[in-house]
Amino acid sequence: MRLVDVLAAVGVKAEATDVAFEAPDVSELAEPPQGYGASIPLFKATAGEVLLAWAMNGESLTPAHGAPLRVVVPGYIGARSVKWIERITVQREPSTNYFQETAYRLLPPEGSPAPGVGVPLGAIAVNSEILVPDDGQRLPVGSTVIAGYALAGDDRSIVRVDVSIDGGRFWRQADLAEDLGPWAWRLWSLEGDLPLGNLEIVARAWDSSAALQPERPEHVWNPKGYVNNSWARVHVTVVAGA
Ligand SMILES: Nc1nc2c(c(=O)[nH]1)N[C@H]1C(S)=C(S)[C@@H](COP(=O)(O)O)O[C@H]1N2
Ligand SMILES: [Mo]
Repeated sequence: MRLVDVLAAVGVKAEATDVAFEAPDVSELAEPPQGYGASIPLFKATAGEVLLAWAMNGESLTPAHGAPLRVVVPGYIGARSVKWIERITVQREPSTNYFQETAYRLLPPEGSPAPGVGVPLGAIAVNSEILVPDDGQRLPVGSTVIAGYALAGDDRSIVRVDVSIDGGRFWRQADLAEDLGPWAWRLWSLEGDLPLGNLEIVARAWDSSAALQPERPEHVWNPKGYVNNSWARVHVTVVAGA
């Protein structure tokens, strides 16, 4: 069921800005201990793609995935897709739950978690991963398929993926598989011609806002290690024969 339909049925006042969700699983990380909760901006909550789900792929949701009822917020970090929900509140500020106000925030390098410090995480940043070959794999010299996925957050899509087999000096554009929608993985692949030696295979993706993944994790370092969407890298050893 779409969250927007539920909100429309109850009516949302003009001053509302956020929609908060509360769950009964209590976390000791919060002081005092508190049930899990989160919120999303009203514009996202009413965008149509946000679901209240009790089934998945035609089967009832399992308790581990949030039965009897959970939120699904496509394009946002998993933490906003609250499971086992007991209450939905339309309100004038973001949730003050520990997991919205203190955790799941992007801190400056010198910051430490405290209420309201840093940027609350919502929409996912563009990212990609190399699925084939595996990191550490030994491969025969010559032609090999390099493949993976890329994901753009929120309502953006993947528009380009580059692949390098020499650590990022020379790049070729990968072939993009069908676009299955803004919240789905975009699969990509490229046939590479591997020379002998130890190679670093690198992939980097662009989204439809022309944002490119950052080159290295140290460029995005933060105390909690969030949003490390730096270029995907695998190291392979290419040998003569099979
Ligand atoms: N009630 C509740 N909902 C929750 C959480 C939680 O601890 N409690 N974890 C969140 C986080 S961080 C993620 S990544 C997703 C994971 O959902 P999944 O178990 O269906 O993969 O649930 C989210 N919803
Ligand atoms: Mo998570």
